[in-house]
Amino acid sequence: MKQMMLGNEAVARGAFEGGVAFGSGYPGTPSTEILEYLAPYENVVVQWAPNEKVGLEVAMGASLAGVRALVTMKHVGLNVAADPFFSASYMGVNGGLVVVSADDPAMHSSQNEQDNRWLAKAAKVVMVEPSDAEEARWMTREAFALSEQFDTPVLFRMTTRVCHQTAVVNLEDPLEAPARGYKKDIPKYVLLPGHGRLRRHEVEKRLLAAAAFGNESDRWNPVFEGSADVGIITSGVSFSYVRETMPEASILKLGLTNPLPFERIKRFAETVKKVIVVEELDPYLEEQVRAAGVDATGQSLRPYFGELNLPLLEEALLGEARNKVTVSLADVEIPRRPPTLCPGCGHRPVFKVLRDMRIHVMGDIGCYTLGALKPLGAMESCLCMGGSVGMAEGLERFGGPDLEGRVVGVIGDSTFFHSGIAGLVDMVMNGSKATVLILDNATTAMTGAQPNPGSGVDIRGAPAPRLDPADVCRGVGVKRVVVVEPYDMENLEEVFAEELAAPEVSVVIVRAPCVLNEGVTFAEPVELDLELCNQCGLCIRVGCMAIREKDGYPEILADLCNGCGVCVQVCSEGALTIPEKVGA
Ligand SMILES: Cc1ncc(C[n+]2csc(CCOP(=O)(O)OP(=O)(O)O)c2C)c(N)n1
Repeated sequence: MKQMMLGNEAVARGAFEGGVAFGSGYPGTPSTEILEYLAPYENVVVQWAPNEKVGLEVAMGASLAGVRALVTMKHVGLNVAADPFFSASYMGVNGGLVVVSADDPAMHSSQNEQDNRWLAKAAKVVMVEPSDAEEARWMTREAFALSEQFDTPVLFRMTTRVCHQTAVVNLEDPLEAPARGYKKDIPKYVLLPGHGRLRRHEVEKRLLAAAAFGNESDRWNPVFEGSADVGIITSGVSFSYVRETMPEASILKLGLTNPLPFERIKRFAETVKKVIVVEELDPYLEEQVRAAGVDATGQSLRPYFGELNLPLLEEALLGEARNKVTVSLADVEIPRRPPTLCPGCGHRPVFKVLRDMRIHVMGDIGCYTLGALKPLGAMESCLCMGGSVGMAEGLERFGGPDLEGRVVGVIGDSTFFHSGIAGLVDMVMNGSKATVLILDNATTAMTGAQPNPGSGVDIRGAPAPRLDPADVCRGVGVKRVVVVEPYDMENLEEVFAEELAAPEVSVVIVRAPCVLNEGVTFAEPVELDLELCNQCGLCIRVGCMAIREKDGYPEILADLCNGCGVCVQVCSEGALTIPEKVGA
């Protein structure tokens, strides 16, 4: 049977067909939908983890128990999971373990563009790279067996265009994958140095065995015979661009990209006059192919960062772009629409107050990162998930008198549970005086409202234990924990001022449900009396897309405004009024 599927959906299907018993991970674009599509399958335990490291650790436990396990994350998530990932390579597996890393060339929704193929090489694990949705399915289905065959976690490396393409996928019946049972094996599973040294040899043996397999596998590393003039070595989504750009060329398409099948590569190179390596991001394949003695070009022909696409490759290989990326609305002037917080979002009043108080904000990753953009402009750093807490501690400690009592770390609830807690422990144990604001909307809004430990529901929407961030803060030793709602800005300012002045670490939990949650309503749209307006523009400066400026006056866009009342509070003239608050 055939079905149209999103690449991520196809991974979930492949995992189901491959007999997966457990799926875990942490949301992150472009990987998020994989677990969401896996959750409805019966007989699979699927759960979100508080972060990628824990997701991988639970999956390792499941693998040792003898069942097949899948872990999903975005590329930077593998940095968080790198500690267990690198050592899991030595430990090996029992039930097959597949770790999906969804990389994001061009940084559509990421803070960096790292190419995680290097991490597979550095960790010495087998890596699989699908080039389309159908391959995402069958390669996931087969990857568990590869993992068991070579006693290795398999890094399943996707990219945005493979994750988010929709294409025809062939459905197969699920494989029989009986649980293998747990077997105590101390020398394999306890990575003491002495055991680790022994496992080190197994790791090298695995790489040799996997390379030998890759050298002979027509299925994983197929050759498409064509003209002997040019031979292209490629993998992942780049393969699709190559097929369209140079259908006549000979192609070696690598589905297994660590370890590389050098014998196969050399055999292929001997059949063609010229070898070109076509890949996205770093010259990962090219460097290794050349180091193996094959005369090849590649990166010099293409941009060294960002996504590859058809016109770029045509320019690189044919000297001209035949398929121009055309925008048919080219003549229409389209207003720029930078990302912005939703009307009524509880994050907005927090940043409005922090901006006006001239507080230095060490920020974090989530919807609230938009607090850095104009007109709020109230966030001064964003490094990595959880980074706000430690950075606030460091900035406050070394910022001198000017910054004393003027530094906060701002973090969302999902991010706090992910990796903010350890930063807070650091503050407590080292006597920091900085303040942390946890913006608690009880969801992981940025990636599409996945539940987190504070949500009280699981991935299927069933009730689950709910952790209150306030209890966690008290539990790690924070004495000053205040919970406020954000929409009363006078109160917010008072609370912030008091906590910032406190001579010890303090946490303010600003709590309001995400406005995109079902059932969150405030009031009728705000009403504007132009007679009373003095054109001061303060309401525009709260940065809500439900108010725009027209002929020097504000204009309320009633279909966007949900009556949260933030703009009403900044108007000194009473020109803005809220009909009636119906509760949030
Ligand atoms: C290591 C890592 N994992 C995942 C992500 C993807 N991601 C970005 S922000 C975010 C969480 C946002 O949730 P929260 O902190 O609650 O803030 P909200 O968006 O709800 O305001 C996630 C999962 C990431 N950027 N880095």
